[in-house]
Amino acid sequence: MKRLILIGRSESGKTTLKQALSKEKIEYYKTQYIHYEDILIDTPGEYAQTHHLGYALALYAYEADVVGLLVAATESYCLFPPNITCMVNRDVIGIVTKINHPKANTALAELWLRNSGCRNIFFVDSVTGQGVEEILAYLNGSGAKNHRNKTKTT
Ligand SMILES: Nc1nc2c(ncn2[C@@H]2O[C@H](COP(=O)(O)OP(=O)(O)O)[C@@H](O)[C@H]2O)c(=O)[nH]1
Ligand SMILES: [Mg+2]
Repeated sequence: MKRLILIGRSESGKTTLKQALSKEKIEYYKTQYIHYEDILIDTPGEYAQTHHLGYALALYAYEADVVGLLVAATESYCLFPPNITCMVNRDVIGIVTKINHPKANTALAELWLRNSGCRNIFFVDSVTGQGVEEILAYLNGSGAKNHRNKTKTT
């Protein structure tokens, strides 16, 4: 199984997704440091939000097979600049979380992730588990039928 690193703003849902992917109980805790596990690397949002801590994420990305960029469907701006995926020689997937939130705008989150260079985008509600199996299938290399994969055509 491929190892996935989860990167995104604080509250974007990295730890909850980690718990859902690992079939752990969903419970909130503040991520204070990088949690390096067999299949998953969970990172604090502050690392993505603070310029000089971002270098740690760049290094940890090379410990993973797949880089997951998370954007919650409720977010009001995107942290990731255009075409950031070319910064690593790893597969980079986009993950939209909180898709069932009343204020969710999944289309906008998807657009931001596509602008960042993600071609494979997954849509999850980590609390209900919706969409989680598709990511597991992708990490298992058995393909993912339900995520959207399209090349941006301008
Ligand atoms: N409904 C719903 N809530 C979520 C989802 N992902 C995260 N949350 C909630 O958002 C809050 C922050 O999630 P957390 O995983 O700690 O974010 P992190 O800072 O990126 O690790 C928690 O209260 C989670 O229960 C999701 O996909 N659906
Ligand atoms: Mg966390």
